[in-house]
Amino acid sequence: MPSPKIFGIVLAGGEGKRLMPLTEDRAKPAVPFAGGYRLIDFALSNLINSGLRQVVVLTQYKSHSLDRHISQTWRLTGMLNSYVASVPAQQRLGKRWFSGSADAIYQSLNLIRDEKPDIVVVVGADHVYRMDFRPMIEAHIEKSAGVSVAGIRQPIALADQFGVIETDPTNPQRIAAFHEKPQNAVGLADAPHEVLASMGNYVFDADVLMDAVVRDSDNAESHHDMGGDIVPDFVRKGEAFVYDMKRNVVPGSTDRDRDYWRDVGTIESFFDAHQDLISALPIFNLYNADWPIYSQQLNSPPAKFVRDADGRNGDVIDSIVSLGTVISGSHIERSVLGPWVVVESASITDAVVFERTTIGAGATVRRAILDKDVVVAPGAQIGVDHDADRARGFTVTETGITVVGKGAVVEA
Ligand code: ADQ
Repeated sequence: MPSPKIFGIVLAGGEGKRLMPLTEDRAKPAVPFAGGYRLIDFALSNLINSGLRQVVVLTQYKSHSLDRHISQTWRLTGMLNSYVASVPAQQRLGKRWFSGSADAIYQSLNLIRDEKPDIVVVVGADHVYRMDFRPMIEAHIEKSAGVSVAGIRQPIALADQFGVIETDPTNPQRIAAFHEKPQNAVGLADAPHEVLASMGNYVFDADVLMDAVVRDSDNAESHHDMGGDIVPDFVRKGEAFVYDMKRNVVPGSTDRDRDYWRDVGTIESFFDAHQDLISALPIFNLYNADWPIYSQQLNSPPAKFVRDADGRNGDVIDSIVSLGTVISGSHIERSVLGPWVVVESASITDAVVFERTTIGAGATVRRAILDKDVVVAPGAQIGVDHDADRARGFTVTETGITVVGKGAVVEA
């Protein structure tokens, strides 16, 4: 049998309200991550490493920086009919935006019809993980599933953020029930503190997907959501199967990061995901060359570490420092610095700093996220006094992470 033709759809049109102010003027999938990456690079790298060569990214909300990143970074040059294309909402079917993720696919059916694939892989755009989609596609074909949903065990405390999968005890790969973001989830029989969560990644036969979103578009009761409407519909018909991530072993992965998957939809999870990167034995290993995560190749000089103006040494430990960054003196610990950051004799601990931010002499930054182009004046403090942070208009989360928005000037 010839190998099936596979088409990839990345859903990238969500608003990302819970990541404010980082999504103030960029779509969630375009939020910088781990220095030089954008969140969408993880989903796209997984699809490309799995052999997909025709991928569309459906965007609508504040999509300018996302569109620019995709067109600059994701050029599959030299391969016939190979592309990663960002497709903004085009109002082809009337004067309305995408009302949900299923409507985004419905409004983009022309893209599937043009390519005539056998299989469509639909994925979200804002998770940090490695996944090989090939075995999931094989399992989907073998089962003749209506939809295959990728599932992973997550703490029950997070159940209200996910679609929760209950499997059929007599056929554990068949989904018996699916609850989108339940308030009172029931734990797994063998692990009461865990649920099997949908990763928001799906495999469909192309004709089945097209038929499902067309029918959904006619349903006045539907919210036109993949997790809330389309998947439950297949579950009711007994045609939904789960693909358990436990079975997915990506080349070069270690025991530590084999099951790694993080939804970075909140400031807390975004911050924690950075902490997962930085120790000597990282929980998520960016340095796996067998399954690379691709991003923009910055034409930038290397990072540089020098003594400060008074000739004092600095120390940088358990941290990631990106290209173009210059650090004079300074104590930097458990932090991730993006490209072209300048730090002068400052103290930075547990921080995530986006590109081109400057931090002046004697400044202190603790447990904070600084968006790009922030200017921290000499002697200024961030994350030291939360009331003072709030008074200056910064966001402070429940767990005490201070977030400073793009371009802010932080006075001493
Ligand atoms: P959520 O992530 O909360 O849950 P949603 O907000 O629909 O669901 O986002 C899913 C993906 O679709 C994101 O990448 C988002 O950017 C995109 N998206 C949302 N609305 C869109 C629109 N109108 N147009 C285009 N793209 C849009 C989903 C599933 C859960 C699952 C979690 C896993 O619904 O079942 O557990 O993902 O994180």
